[in-house]
Amino acid sequence: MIPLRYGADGTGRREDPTMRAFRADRFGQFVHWGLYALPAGTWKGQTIEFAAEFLMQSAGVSREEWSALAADFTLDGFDPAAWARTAKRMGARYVTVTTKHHDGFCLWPTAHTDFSVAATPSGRDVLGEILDAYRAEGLATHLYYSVLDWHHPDWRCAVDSDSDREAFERYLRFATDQLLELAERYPQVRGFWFDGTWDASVKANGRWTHEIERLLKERIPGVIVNSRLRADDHGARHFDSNGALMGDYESGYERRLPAPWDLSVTAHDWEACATLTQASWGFHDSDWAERGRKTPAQIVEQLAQTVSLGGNLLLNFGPRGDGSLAPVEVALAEEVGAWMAVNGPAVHDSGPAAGWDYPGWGFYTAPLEHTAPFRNAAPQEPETPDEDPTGIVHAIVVRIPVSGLLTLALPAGVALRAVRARADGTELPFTPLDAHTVQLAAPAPTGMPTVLVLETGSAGPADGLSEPNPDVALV
Ligand code: LM5
Repeated sequence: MIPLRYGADGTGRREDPTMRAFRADRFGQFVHWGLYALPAGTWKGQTIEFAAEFLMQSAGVSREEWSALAADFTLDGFDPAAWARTAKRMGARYVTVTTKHHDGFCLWPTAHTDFSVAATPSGRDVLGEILDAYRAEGLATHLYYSVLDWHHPDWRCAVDSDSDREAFERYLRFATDQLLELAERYPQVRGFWFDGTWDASVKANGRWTHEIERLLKERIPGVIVNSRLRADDHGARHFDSNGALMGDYESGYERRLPAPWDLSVTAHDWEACATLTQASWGFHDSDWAERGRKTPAQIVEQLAQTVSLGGNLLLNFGPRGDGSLAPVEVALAEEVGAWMAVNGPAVHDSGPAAGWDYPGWGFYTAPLEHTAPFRNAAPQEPETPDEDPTGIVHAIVVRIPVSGLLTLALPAGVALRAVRARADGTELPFTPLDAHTVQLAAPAPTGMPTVLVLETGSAGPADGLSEPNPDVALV
């Protein structure tokens, strides 16, 4: 063990009610909204096939020119109640909203820079209105904050001189002031989501990242902070130099997921974030963005894969410059929501199905009280050895084999009592192949993943075939 001053706090997985609620929520909506939604990927007639929120950088726009966009931030179609309704109907249980992205523009009237909604025609507290709208729908709220800042004169990517050091010290003071201001103005938030922390300047300031987490938790008891904020004494990020997770959950999976069989990630809490288009978080008004748009089935598959591995999925929406959602994003949310209305129990309050190996054709999830992490949590009823581990497991079928048959490998000691379609309760007959394996006819393709409810019990002498698989016995 390397002694660290700014490493993980050493307490391991959080099991307090706030963290348990966040874990059980599983599905959140990410919202990227800022000045970049106005040019929406095109600058002076040139469409740049790169994330819209990077346009200031990718099109080489000066601070002055970019700041002038504030005059057009007029909220003509701004309808946070509609955003919140869309998220709720989709099945999201929380929202994470950009307060300040890399361009430095602040969605709340901050006292610490002029570059905010206060300098736009409405002057309204846009962030506050968004948070209130989501809370009115019963969603928990989290704040995204990019430490990186292309607007602030004191931001540095690296600190190579005394003057850089002085400037960056001032910058960190500014960021601290803003974060404490956010905590004071919006104390109902459940979490902070940090971004833009990968530059050498931040990695050399692990002490600051440690202090920010401490300060936010002091101001808002129980608040949840992502690992992306943190660097340790040696610049190690997310996981400290001893391999322990910093922050409350791992947040490194961006536009990618762990492999479906990678159970190593179930050791800690994590959240992946995903875009609706291939690569833009801010609204990108282009054929390029549309060509890369994901389908509802792809989104649901990512959600199922995430939950089967014990993670949360934060699915991004990029409202347009006028503050309205693009109809194509509302339609996507509606289709995902229609699936969630039927199959939500396979996602919400669910996690990995302990002992059920990745089957290739989809994913297994199980209600959280049956998953491994909660077995370790104190206090629990002592388990009696002959207790029947009856429970349900959800099988989320995303790839139907050309054989039309699904093979299920049962964990040792588990027997299958019944298989039903989640949608209508129809029972699907199955055939035991041996004591651990059953086979059944795959459900008919619907264009969306099909969820099967597996009713399980303890395996006894009557379950499976008594004769061992001769291949296994011989080799
Ligand atoms: C690095 C290089 C090109 C595009 C994106 C990145 C890393 N990601 C980001 O800078 C921000 N994180 C996302 C959650 C989103 O906010 C993106 O802009």
